[in-house]
Amino acid sequence: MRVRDIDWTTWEPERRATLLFVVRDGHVLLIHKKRGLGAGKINGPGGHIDDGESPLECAVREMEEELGVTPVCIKRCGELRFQFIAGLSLLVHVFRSRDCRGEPQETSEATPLWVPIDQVPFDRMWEDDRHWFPYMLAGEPFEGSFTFDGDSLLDFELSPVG
Ligand code: 6OG
Repeated sequence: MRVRDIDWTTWEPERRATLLFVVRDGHVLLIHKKRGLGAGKINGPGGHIDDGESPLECAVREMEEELGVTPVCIKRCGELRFQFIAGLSLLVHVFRSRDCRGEPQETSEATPLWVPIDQVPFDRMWEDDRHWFPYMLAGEPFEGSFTFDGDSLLDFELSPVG
């Protein structure tokens, strides 16, 4: 399935989720995810948006739940659309923050990792991440559409916004 095979103007995601990356002192805060979609992979803190919750509220809540820290100076930085061939469609709002209050703790959901921004372990992450991470780290807004077969990236389109 190619990205151009999908009519993105009428595409409606079945689920909405968030990712939030604290980028501080040349390091980015990542997690080893223990549960949920992508368990076993390295990713940013985040999760599904609850009913009545804004994407920003979700991003903050998920970071508090997964690592016990509160992000500060948060900026929206990207939107990712994922269509899996098995049917799942997912819209992910990506945020970046300059700092967090508290020391990240391991929880039942995640183990925290501060990683130098030039050593991001893309081989242990979802395949799309290597493509949009440079925009996120540079603070340049972006949007992307991706098709997946399970864990395998089939096709994508990615562009800066604004
Ligand atoms: P929970 O199941 O934990 O929410 N997510 C993805 N993240 C990246 N980087 N690439 C993908 O490519 C992803 N698909 C899902 C969004 C799922 C979490 O997993 C992220 C959410 O933070 C397909 O509630």
